[in-house]
Amino acid sequence: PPRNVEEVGGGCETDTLGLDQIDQLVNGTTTDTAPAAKRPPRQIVWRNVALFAVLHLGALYSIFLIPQAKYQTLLWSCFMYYLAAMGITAGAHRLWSHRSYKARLPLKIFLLFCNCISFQNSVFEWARDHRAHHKFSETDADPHNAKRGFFFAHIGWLLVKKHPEVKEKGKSVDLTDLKNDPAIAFQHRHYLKLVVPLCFILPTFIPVYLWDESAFIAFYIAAVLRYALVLNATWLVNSAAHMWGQRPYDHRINPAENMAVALCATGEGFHNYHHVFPHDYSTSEYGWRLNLTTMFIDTMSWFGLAYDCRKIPDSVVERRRQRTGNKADDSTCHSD
Ligand code: ST9
Ligand code: ZN
Ligand code: ZN
Repeated sequence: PPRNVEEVGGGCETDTLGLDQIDQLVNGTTTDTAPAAKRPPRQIVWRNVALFAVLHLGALYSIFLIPQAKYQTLLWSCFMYYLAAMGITAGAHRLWSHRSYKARLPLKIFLLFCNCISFQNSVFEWARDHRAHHKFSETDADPHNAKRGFFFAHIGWLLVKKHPEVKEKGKSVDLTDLKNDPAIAFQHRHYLKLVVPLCFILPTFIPVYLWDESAFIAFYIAAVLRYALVLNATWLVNSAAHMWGQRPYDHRINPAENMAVALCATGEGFHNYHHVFPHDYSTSEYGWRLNLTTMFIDTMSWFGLAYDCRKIPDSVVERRRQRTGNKADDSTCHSD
């Protein structure tokens, strides 16, 4: 069963912002996000612009192929979406970025396999950026600072060089656990060799081999469309869930409870809760509500493959809700 932990987990890198820091941010007493004019010139990475344009055009084209696909291919594509999602949510996010539960080696290997299907950078890079996102949330040191607008938080941050503050302040983020993990190091070292077969070739090969699907249709639907959908569902957590929704746990921060995002992102849309209590293995006050990832981790616990799941006690959540939660229907987004 999940074990209880304190509200703020004692100086760990992935802690929520301190209250003083939040007050500073909310009251604008710090230059957390420089005005656009003062920001260093934007350096567009044209290779990424071209690759993401091709991917999204391919995904749009794939939609028209859906009526021609065999039903097994469509089910397989949903299954690949689920596996890729678990590689991000149960793997890169809840296990490796936040250490919100522990996993035995077979589960770690499975999650790394799923993580390669999702092709969202190695777990090392993903967790490094994500820890910076929590530690310096919505400042220039946050890789996808939502105060720079929806487009930047969603995909724009992957199309330009990072703000110097991300690299400078990012040095203070503790990554010792990731550096000491041989499985993470292996995936990082061999990333491209693993990702191309698992994100593109495997999803195409199985439908062709097992139910005689056309390679063209299998590639476009199970690889291209599925990849683009998982990417966008993930990016919505950075964009939409930092803008729209309720803030019952802390009304002074932008991350919000967004049910549509929770649905697409297999349980990762309860983002006000998650920024206040980042170590909760469910990333939500609740268990299985709109949360396929929590169902997955609980199932793994049942098999003994996941353990020490961290859960915030109800009394701590309630105290925090009383202290900083929004009382009225406040869905205001704080922007500069
Ligand atoms: C993708 C990732 O899509 C998506 C992540 C989303 C996260 C969402 C989180 C929300 C919560 C969880 C919800 C999950 C929901 C899932 C739902 C699923 C259905 N700290 O990066 P570089 C230093 S990826 C410290 O190249 P540039 C470091 O020294 C898509 N230091 O910066 C580094 O060197 P090295 C596929 C840092 O040159 C050096 O800087 N992938 C940090 O400015 C250079 O780093 C792509 O498209 C830090 N945080 O380039 C690739 N960061 O690495 C996209 C950097 O040697 N990326 N340093 O140690 C790129 O091409 C480049 O990173 C760039 C920036 C152009 C964006
Ligand atoms: Zn966030
Ligand atoms: Zn997180």
